[in-house]
Amino acid sequence: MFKFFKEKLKSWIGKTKEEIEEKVEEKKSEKGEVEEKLKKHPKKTKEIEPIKREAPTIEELEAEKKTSIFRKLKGKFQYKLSEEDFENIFENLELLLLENNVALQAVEAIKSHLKKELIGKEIKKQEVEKEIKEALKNAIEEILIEPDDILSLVKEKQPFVIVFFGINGCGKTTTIAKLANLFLKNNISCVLAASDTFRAASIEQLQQHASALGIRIIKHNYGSDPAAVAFDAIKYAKAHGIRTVLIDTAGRMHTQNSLMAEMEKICRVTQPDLKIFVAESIAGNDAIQQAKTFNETIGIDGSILTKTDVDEKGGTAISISYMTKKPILYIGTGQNYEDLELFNPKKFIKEIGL
Ligand SMILES: Nc1nc2c(ncn2[C@@H]2O[C@H](COP(=O)(O)OP(=O)(O)OP(=O)(O)O)[C@@H](O)[C@H]2O)c(=O)[nH]1
Ligand SMILES: [Mg+2]
Repeated sequence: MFKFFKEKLKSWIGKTKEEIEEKVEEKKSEKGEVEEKLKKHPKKTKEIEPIKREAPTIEELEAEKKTSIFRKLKGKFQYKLSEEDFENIFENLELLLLENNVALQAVEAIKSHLKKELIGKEIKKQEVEKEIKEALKNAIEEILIEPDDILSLVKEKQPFVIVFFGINGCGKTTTIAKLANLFLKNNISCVLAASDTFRAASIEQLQQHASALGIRIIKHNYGSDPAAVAFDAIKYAKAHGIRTVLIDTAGRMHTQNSLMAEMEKICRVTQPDLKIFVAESIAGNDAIQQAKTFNETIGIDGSILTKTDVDEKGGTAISISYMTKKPILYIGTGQNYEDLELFNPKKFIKEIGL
């Protein structure tokens, strides 16, 4: 998971560390030169001496220590990053982030955070790596949003209605089955709504999951109104004391206006408690535009990122969080029912090596 991103970041941090360390070395040799000069011209310091009275007091010695050139230079084993240095090191990071599916807007946000945190900061030679990592970690942490625990959230209302949207094949149906499995394990009953009445075999696919999990599915015929199926599933849950309703919908491209309008209708009719955008972690830039359009159309409450197990990059999580300003709720980590993890920003950051 995210191996490519991790390796690239590691090599950038290593390179940046070397660059900054070189600058510290330059400063050190500057210090050496000044010391040499002072040694070569001892008279100059002597000339200042006569101003002093007899032996200096301890206070005077202390004051002199503070202002002496030697004292000032002593601290120069550290380096203050200038705006120019920052732009130089950021150029490579910018490319690296873009290459790893971090959206341009999110890259800009990371840049402005790093600028604030790093420019003008005294960085000690032995702490260069730590400082860069820490700053980058903070910048990414600022974008990622800690998700609410859905298992507690669903207890707030009965039935609690969750609808899933996303493009074709992104993993909606599988994710619904995974979530239903998680609910059942936590003694939360659920019913599935087969509101994908469009794709061939979609109802049978959901039926298979329902049978495997031992739960009820509400279905109509192919071509029927998806909103009506969802409405019936909610009615069923109300009548049978079922705590959650999970609505499966047909895959739709964000560019298909009629399908986007249909999605609005499903939301209008069912008044869902959670509208979840499902996206493939591997989709990269495509997922970013999808997230933006889906969010603008129905106002999503959060996202689920599938197929992170086959994603070497990982930046999609940062991009979607930034574009929607809504949390990533779960990540899909495989094809089995158990392969669903609550999204943890801290764990994500560790996963990319920060
Ligand atoms: N490796 C991996 N595969 C996944 C994951 N989630 C879903 N898949 C696979 O992705 C494929 C598509 O999953 P579906 O759940 O059918 O996707 P969908 O969005 O419902 O597809 P449509 O209904 O056709 O729009 C299946 O082969 C799933 O097994 C995941 O987290 N990891
Ligand atoms: Mg499906």
